[in-house]
Amino acid sequence: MPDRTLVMGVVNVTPDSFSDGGRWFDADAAIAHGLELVAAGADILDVGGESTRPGAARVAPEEELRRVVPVIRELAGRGIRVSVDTMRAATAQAAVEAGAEIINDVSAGLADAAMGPIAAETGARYVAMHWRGHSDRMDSLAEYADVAVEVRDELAQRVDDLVAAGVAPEKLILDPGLGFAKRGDQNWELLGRLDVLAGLGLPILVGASRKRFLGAMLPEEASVTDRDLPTAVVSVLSAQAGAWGVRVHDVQGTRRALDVLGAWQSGRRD
Ligand code: PMM
Repeated sequence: MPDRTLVMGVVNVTPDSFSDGGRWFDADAAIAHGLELVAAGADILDVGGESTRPGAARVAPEEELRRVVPVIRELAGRGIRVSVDTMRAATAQAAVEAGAEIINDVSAGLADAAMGPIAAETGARYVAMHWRGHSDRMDSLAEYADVAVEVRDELAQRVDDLVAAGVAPEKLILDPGLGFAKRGDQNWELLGRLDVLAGLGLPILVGASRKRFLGAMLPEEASVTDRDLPTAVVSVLSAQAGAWGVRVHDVQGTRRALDVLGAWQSGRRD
Protein backbone atom coordinates (compact mmCIF):
# COMPACT_ATOMS: atom_id res chain seq x y z
CA MET A 1 0.00 0.00 0.00
CA PRO A 2 1.29 3.49 -0.79
CA ASP A 3 1.96 5.57 2.34
CA ARG A 4 -0.15 8.49 1.17
CA THR A 5 -3.66 8.62 -0.21
CA LEU A 6 -3.74 8.82 -4.00
CA VAL A 7 -5.69 11.48 -5.88
CA MET A 8 -7.68 10.21 -8.84
CA GLY A 9 -8.76 13.08 -11.09
CA VAL A 10 -12.00 12.77 -13.06
CA VAL A 11 -11.79 13.15 -16.85
CA ASN A 12 -15.28 12.87 -18.33
CA VAL A 13 -15.33 12.51 -22.11
CA THR A 14 -19.02 13.26 -22.46
CA PRO A 15 -20.62 15.93 -24.65
CA ASP A 16 -22.45 17.43 -21.68
CA SER A 17 -19.18 18.09 -19.86
CA PHE A 18 -17.68 20.00 -22.79
CA SER A 19 -20.44 22.24 -23.99
CA ASP A 20 -19.68 22.88 -27.66
CA GLY A 21 -17.46 21.82 -30.53
CA GLY A 22 -17.21 18.60 -32.49
CA ARG A 23 -16.10 15.13 -31.44
CA TRP A 24 -12.39 15.74 -31.84
CA PHE A 25 -12.74 18.82 -29.75
CA ASP A 26 -14.19 16.60 -27.04
CA ALA A 27 -11.11 14.33 -27.13
CA ASP A 28 -8.68 17.24 -27.27
CA ALA A 29 -10.46 19.05 -24.46
CA ALA A 30 -10.44 15.90 -22.33
CA ILE A 31 -6.71 15.37 -22.92
CA ALA A 32 -5.94 19.02 -22.08
CA HIS A 33 -8.09 18.75 -18.96
CA GLY A 34 -6.28 15.56 -17.94
CA LEU A 35 -2.89 17.24 -18.32
CA GLU A 36 -4.09 20.13 -16.16
CA LEU A 37 -5.17 17.69 -13.47
CA VAL A 38 -1.76 16.00 -13.50
CA ALA A 39 -0.09 19.41 -13.19
CA ALA A 40 -2.38 20.07 -10.21
CA GLY A 41 -1.21 16.88 -8.52
CA ALA A 42 -3.36 13.98 -9.75
CA ASP A 43 -1.73 10.56 -9.30
CA ILE A 44 -4.24 8.79 -11.54
CA LEU A 45 -6.65 10.03 -14.24
CA ASP A 46 -10.05 8.32 -14.38
CA VAL A 47 -11.33 8.50 -17.96
CA GLY A 48 -15.04 7.82 -18.53
CA GLY A 49 -17.33 8.09 -21.56
CA GLU A 50 -20.66 7.36 -19.92
CA SER A 51 -22.39 9.50 -17.30
CA THR A 52 -23.65 7.63 -14.25
CA ARG A 53 -25.48 10.63 -12.77
CA PRO A 54 -28.86 9.85 -11.21
CA GLY A 55 -31.40 9.38 -13.99
CA ALA A 56 -28.74 9.20 -16.75
CA ALA A 57 -29.50 7.13 -19.86
CA ARG A 58 -26.94 4.64 -21.19
CA VAL A 59 -24.50 5.44 -23.99
CA ALA A 60 -24.12 2.98 -26.90
CA PRO A 61 -21.08 0.66 -26.49
CA GLU A 62 -19.39 1.81 -29.72
CA GLU A 63 -19.85 5.45 -28.75
CA GLU A 64 -18.35 4.86 -25.29
CA LEU A 65 -15.34 3.14 -26.85
CA ARG A 66 -14.88 5.88 -29.42
CA ARG A 67 -14.89 8.51 -26.70
CA VAL A 68 -12.43 6.98 -24.26
CA VAL A 69 -9.83 5.05 -26.25
CA PRO A 70 -8.05 7.99 -28.00
CA VAL A 71 -7.96 9.94 -24.74
CA ILE A 72 -6.53 7.00 -22.80
CA ARG A 73 -3.97 6.25 -25.52
CA GLU A 74 -2.69 9.83 -25.48
CA LEU A 75 -2.59 10.23 -21.68
CA ALA A 76 -1.11 6.79 -20.97
CA GLY A 77 1.39 7.37 -23.80
CA ARG A 78 2.69 10.32 -21.79
CA GLY A 79 3.43 8.03 -18.87
CA ILE A 80 0.34 9.01 -16.86
CA ARG A 81 -1.38 6.33 -14.78
CA VAL A 82 -4.89 5.97 -16.20
CA SER A 83 -8.04 4.19 -15.07
CA VAL A 84 -11.07 3.60 -17.25
CA ASP A 85 -14.50 4.27 -15.76
CA THR A 86 -16.68 1.67 -17.48
CA MET A 87 -19.19 -1.06 -16.75
CA ARG A 88 -18.51 -2.81 -20.07
CA ALA A 89 -15.95 -5.60 -20.47
CA ALA A 90 -15.24 -4.74 -24.13
CA THR A 91 -14.49 -1.12 -23.24
CA ALA A 92 -12.31 -2.21 -20.33
CA GLN A 93 -10.34 -4.54 -22.59
CA ALA A 94 -9.80 -1.88 -25.27
CA ALA A 95 -8.85 0.66 -22.61
CA VAL A 96 -6.20 -1.63 -21.12
CA GLU A 97 -4.85 -2.28 -24.63
CA ALA A 98 -4.64 1.52 -25.04
CA GLY A 99 -2.62 1.79 -21.81
CA ALA A 100 -5.07 1.94 -18.88
CA GLU A 101 -3.72 0.28 -15.74
CA ILE A 102 -6.92 0.24 -13.71
CA ILE A 103 -10.49 -0.78 -14.55
CA ASN A 104 -12.95 1.30 -12.52
CA ASP A 105 -16.26 -0.56 -12.72
CA VAL A 106 -19.06 1.18 -10.80
CA SER A 107 -21.11 -2.04 -11.02
CA ALA A 108 -18.36 -4.34 -9.67
CA GLY A 109 -19.10 -6.78 -12.51
CA LEU A 110 -22.89 -6.82 -12.11
CA ALA A 111 -23.68 -4.86 -15.30
CA ASP A 112 -21.69 -7.13 -17.64
CA ALA A 113 -21.12 -10.81 -16.92
CA ALA A 114 -17.99 -10.78 -19.11
CA MET A 115 -16.28 -8.20 -16.89
CA GLY A 116 -14.76 -10.61 -14.32
CA PRO A 117 -13.09 -12.92 -16.88
CA ILE A 118 -11.90 -9.98 -18.99
CA ALA A 119 -10.52 -8.14 -15.97
CA ALA A 120 -8.71 -11.33 -15.00
CA GLU A 121 -7.29 -11.73 -18.49
CA THR A 122 -5.97 -8.15 -18.63
CA GLY A 123 -4.26 -8.45 -15.24
CA ALA A 124 -5.24 -4.81 -14.54
CA ARG A 125 -6.11 -3.51 -11.10
CA TYR A 126 -9.86 -3.41 -10.61
CA VAL A 127 -12.07 -1.05 -8.61
CA ALA A 128 -15.22 -2.84 -7.45
CA MET A 129 -17.80 -0.24 -6.43
CA HIS A 130 -20.98 -0.98 -4.49
CA TRP A 131 -23.91 -0.82 -6.94
CA ARG A 132 -27.45 -2.11 -6.99
CA GLY A 133 -28.74 -1.06 -10.41
CA HIS A 134 -28.44 1.39 -13.28
CA SER A 135 -28.72 5.14 -12.76
CA ASP A 136 -32.28 5.38 -14.10
CA ARG A 137 -33.58 3.34 -11.16
CA MET A 138 -30.90 3.41 -8.46
CA ASP A 139 -32.70 5.93 -6.26
CA SER A 140 -35.48 3.37 -5.70
CA LEU A 141 -32.96 0.74 -4.53
CA ALA A 142 -31.68 2.62 -1.46
CA GLU A 143 -33.33 0.45 1.21
CA TYR A 144 -31.02 -0.74 4.00
CA ALA A 145 -31.42 -1.92 7.57
CA ASP A 146 -27.69 -1.28 8.21
CA VAL A 147 -26.08 0.43 5.24
CA ALA A 148 -22.42 -0.08 6.25
CA VAL A 149 -22.87 -3.81 6.93
CA GLU A 150 -24.96 -4.43 3.81
CA VAL A 151 -22.54 -2.56 1.54
CA ARG A 152 -19.67 -4.58 3.02
CA ASP A 153 -21.49 -7.89 2.63
CA GLU A 154 -22.62 -7.17 -0.93
CA LEU A 155 -19.09 -6.14 -1.88
CA ALA A 156 -17.70 -9.27 -0.22
CA GLN A 157 -19.97 -11.28 -2.53
CA ARG A 158 -18.66 -9.34 -5.53
CA VAL A 159 -15.09 -10.04 -4.42
CA ASP A 160 -15.87 -13.77 -4.20
CA ASP A 161 -17.38 -13.78 -7.69
CA LEU A 162 -14.53 -11.74 -9.19
CA VAL A 163 -11.90 -13.96 -7.60
CA ALA A 164 -13.81 -17.03 -8.85
CA ALA A 165 -13.64 -15.48 -12.34
CA GLY A 166 -9.86 -15.31 -12.01
CA VAL A 167 -9.17 -11.79 -10.71
CA ALA A 168 -6.24 -11.87 -8.27
CA PRO A 169 -7.30 -10.55 -4.84
CA GLU A 170 -4.30 -8.19 -4.71
CA LYS A 171 -5.64 -6.42 -7.82
CA LEU A 172 -8.87 -5.42 -6.09
CA ILE A 173 -9.83 -2.03 -4.67
CA LEU A 174 -13.24 -1.49 -3.02
CA ASP A 175 -15.45 1.58 -3.18
CA PRO A 176 -18.61 2.20 -1.08
CA GLY A 177 -20.34 3.84 -4.08
CA LEU A 178 -21.50 7.09 -2.50
CA GLY A 179 -24.69 8.34 -4.14
CA PHE A 180 -25.32 5.05 -5.98
CA ALA A 181 -28.50 3.61 -4.45
CA LYS A 182 -27.72 5.69 -1.33
CA ARG A 183 -29.88 8.50 0.01
CA GLY A 184 -28.57 11.56 1.89
CA ASP A 185 -27.57 10.33 5.33
CA GLN A 186 -26.74 6.81 4.16
CA ASN A 187 -23.66 8.38 2.56
CA TRP A 188 -22.60 9.94 5.85
CA GLU A 189 -23.11 6.70 7.68
CA LEU A 190 -20.91 4.89 5.16
CA LEU A 191 -18.20 7.53 5.51
CA GLY A 192 -18.31 7.53 9.29
CA ARG A 193 -18.05 3.73 9.30
CA LEU A 194 -15.42 3.17 6.61
CA ASP A 195 -13.74 0.80 9.06
CA VAL A 196 -16.54 -1.71 8.44
CA LEU A 197 -15.64 -1.89 4.75
CA ALA A 198 -11.92 -1.79 5.57
CA GLY A 199 -12.55 -4.98 7.56
CA LEU A 200 -12.47 -6.88 4.24
CA GLY A 201 -8.74 -6.10 4.14
CA LEU A 202 -8.66 -4.47 0.69
CA PRO A 203 -7.69 -0.91 -0.32
CA ILE A 204 -10.56 1.61 -0.37
CA LEU A 205 -11.39 4.32 -2.88
CA VAL A 206 -13.84 7.08 -1.90
CA GLY A 207 -15.76 9.07 -4.52
CA ALA A 208 -17.66 11.87 -2.80
CA SER A 209 -16.80 14.61 -5.26
CA ARG A 210 -19.59 17.15 -5.90
CA LYS A 211 -22.30 14.64 -5.03
CA ARG A 212 -25.85 15.54 -4.02
CA PHE A 213 -25.41 14.67 -0.35
CA LEU A 214 -22.75 17.40 -0.13
CA GLY A 215 -24.93 19.88 -2.03
CA ALA A 216 -27.68 19.23 0.50
CA MET A 217 -25.50 20.85 3.20
CA LEU A 218 -25.12 24.08 1.23
CA PRO A 219 -27.54 26.94 0.62
CA GLU A 220 -29.97 26.32 -2.24
CA GLU A 221 -28.28 28.89 -4.49
CA ALA A 222 -24.85 27.23 -4.15
CA SER A 223 -23.23 26.05 -7.41
CA VAL A 224 -21.80 22.60 -8.11
CA THR A 225 -18.25 23.89 -7.64
CA ASP A 226 -19.26 25.15 -4.19
CA ARG A 227 -19.24 21.44 -3.30
CA ASP A 228 -15.46 21.30 -3.79
CA LEU A 229 -14.64 22.54 -0.28
CA PRO A 230 -16.81 19.92 1.46
CA THR A 231 -15.37 17.36 -1.00
CA ALA A 232 -11.82 18.25 0.06
CA VAL A 233 -12.78 17.89 3.73
CA VAL A 234 -14.29 14.45 3.02
CA SER A 235 -11.08 13.52 1.19
CA VAL A 236 -8.96 14.48 4.19
CA LEU A 237 -11.17 12.56 6.59
CA SER A 238 -11.17 9.55 4.24
CA ALA A 239 -7.38 9.69 4.08
CA GLN A 240 -7.23 9.85 7.85
CA ALA A 241 -9.46 6.77 7.95
CA GLY A 242 -6.90 4.98 5.76
CA ALA A 243 -8.35 5.34 2.24
CA TRP A 244 -6.08 4.17 -0.60
CA GLY A 245 -7.45 6.90 -2.88
CA VAL A 246 -10.04 9.61 -3.46
CA ARG A 247 -11.77 10.27 -6.79
CA VAL A 248 -12.30 14.01 -7.30
CA HIS A 249 -13.00 16.72 -9.87
CA ASP A 250 -11.10 19.50 -8.04
CA VAL A 251 -7.64 17.96 -7.89
CA GLN A 252 -5.84 21.11 -6.81
CA GLY A 253 -8.01 21.74 -3.74
CA THR A 254 -7.90 18.09 -2.74
CA ARG A 255 -4.12 17.88 -3.19
CA ARG A 256 -3.63 20.95 -0.99
CA ALA A 257 -5.97 19.62 1.65
CA LEU A 258 -4.22 16.23 1.68
CA ASP A 259 -0.84 17.97 1.93
CA VAL A 260 -2.07 19.67 5.10
CA LEU A 261 -3.01 16.29 6.53
CA GLY A 262 0.41 14.90 5.54
CA ALA A 263 2.20 17.76 7.31
CA TRP A 264 -0.04 17.32 10.37
CA GLN A 265 0.67 13.61 10.53
CA SER A 266 4.42 13.76 9.89
CA GLY A 267 5.31 17.05 11.59
CA ARG A 268 6.95 18.14 8.34
CA ARG A 269 5.85 20.08 5.30
CA ASP A 270 6.69 17.25 2.88
N1 PMM B 1 -18.81 8.15 -9.01
C1 PMM B 1 -19.14 8.51 -10.26
C2 PMM B 1 -18.52 7.88 -11.37
N2 PMM B 1 -17.59 6.92 -11.19
N3 PMM B 1 -16.29 5.60 -9.74
C3 PMM B 1 -15.96 5.22 -8.51
N4 PMM B 1 -15.04 4.26 -8.32
N5 PMM B 1 -16.53 5.80 -7.40
C4 PMM B 1 -17.48 6.77 -7.50
O1 PMM B 1 -17.97 7.23 -6.46
C5 PMM B 1 -17.86 7.19 -8.81
C6 PMM B 1 -17.24 6.56 -9.93
C7 PMM B 1 -20.17 9.54 -10.51
O2 PMM B 1 -19.61 10.80 -10.44
P1 PMM B 1 -19.38 11.82 -11.69
O3 PMM B 1 -20.61 11.68 -12.57
O4 PMM B 1 -19.34 13.12 -11.01
O5 PMM B 1 -18.13 11.45 -12.36
